[in-house]
Amino acid sequence: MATFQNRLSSLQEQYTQLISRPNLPLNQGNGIYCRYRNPVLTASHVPLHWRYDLSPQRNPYLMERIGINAVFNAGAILWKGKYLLAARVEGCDRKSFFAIAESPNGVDRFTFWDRPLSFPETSDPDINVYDLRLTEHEDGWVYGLFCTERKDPSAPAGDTSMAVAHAGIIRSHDLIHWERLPDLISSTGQQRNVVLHPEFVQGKYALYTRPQDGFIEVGAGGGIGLGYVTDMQNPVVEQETIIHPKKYHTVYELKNGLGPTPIKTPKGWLHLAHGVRNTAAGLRYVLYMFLTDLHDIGRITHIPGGYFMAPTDTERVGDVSNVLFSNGWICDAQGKVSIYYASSDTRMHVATSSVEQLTDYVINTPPDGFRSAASVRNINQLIDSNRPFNS
Ligand code: M1P
Repeated sequence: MATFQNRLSSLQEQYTQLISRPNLPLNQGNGIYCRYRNPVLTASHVPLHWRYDLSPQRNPYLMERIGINAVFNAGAILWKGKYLLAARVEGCDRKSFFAIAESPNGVDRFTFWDRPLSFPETSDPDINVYDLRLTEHEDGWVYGLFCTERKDPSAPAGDTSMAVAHAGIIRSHDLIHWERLPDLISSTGQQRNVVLHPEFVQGKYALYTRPQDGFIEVGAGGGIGLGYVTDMQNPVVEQETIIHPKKYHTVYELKNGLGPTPIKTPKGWLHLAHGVRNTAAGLRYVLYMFLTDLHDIGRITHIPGGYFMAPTDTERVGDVSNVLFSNGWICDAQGKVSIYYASSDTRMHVATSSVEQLTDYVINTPPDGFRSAASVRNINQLIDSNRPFNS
């Protein structure tokens, strides 16, 4: 009994310290965004009563009964004045689910709601769900689009790894009770990274997609697509067209996918996406940005060359190393943007910026010239234009 009580007090103390710990901005920066010292959500942020049986009779050693492996890839929303992250929580059993954590300021004190998020399964139950994107749509619902993974029914006997990915859809008015809609129907084989645009476009729902041939490889498909749905209760994508393809010798050479719901600015729709390239050390996931036309949302008006954020220091280490992934950001009424990103499929971080900084970044950063000589030309232009200021 003494062991139980001592362990419980120490666990509770550590947990309270973790969730009340202030987070401070890091000094070094590039003027575009500011990283923070601590991750905002980790497996250790998951409440003790989700993991431990707190009965001294049933659990005299106070062992962890349900282990959590990672907390990452969170959707985000500003809700009743609070910063909410709808995180992908992955148990030690490899199953992911969603759980909402809230913070008063968006950079620290994220605390999970009392229970993980529950929603109905379809007639073909999801085996794994992940990477929820939250969109407050002008139709009055908050939609959650996520990846639902199931075993590939065409897998030959003995193949235990072939899977199919589709876009699952839920919606809610209070973020507690969720209605399940049918999975997205598109003519392409598999879909991941599907994001709902927050406004109607000519009376239709607009969805950013990422068609792919296989579960991991996008194959001949890939690229960020845009398609339209007339009725979210019968979500059939029409006219899916690629608005940003993968491209040789870029940070999105192998595949890419949209991140969070785009932010509307006076200069266009701001987008954050991830780009993937292969290296001798495996896949490398970085974040990049682009701006689309306010009225023609499929037209990219500006796209800076290279990445916006890449894994650095301890961010490079985790279950799937060398990965940054983002599917949530929050723009507040003052134009402050809190960018929530996961590192190495393990934990969540925040970086802060503003609509002005991000639009300046996307408009004024030189685009990729797709050749070394073009990159040198960009630097020479900067050196020349800096001459009056650099004497
Ligand atoms: O492991 C990196 C990421 O891989 C997938 O993303 P994508 O489909 O773009 O390759 C997803 O499984 C994502 O959750 C994961 O972070």
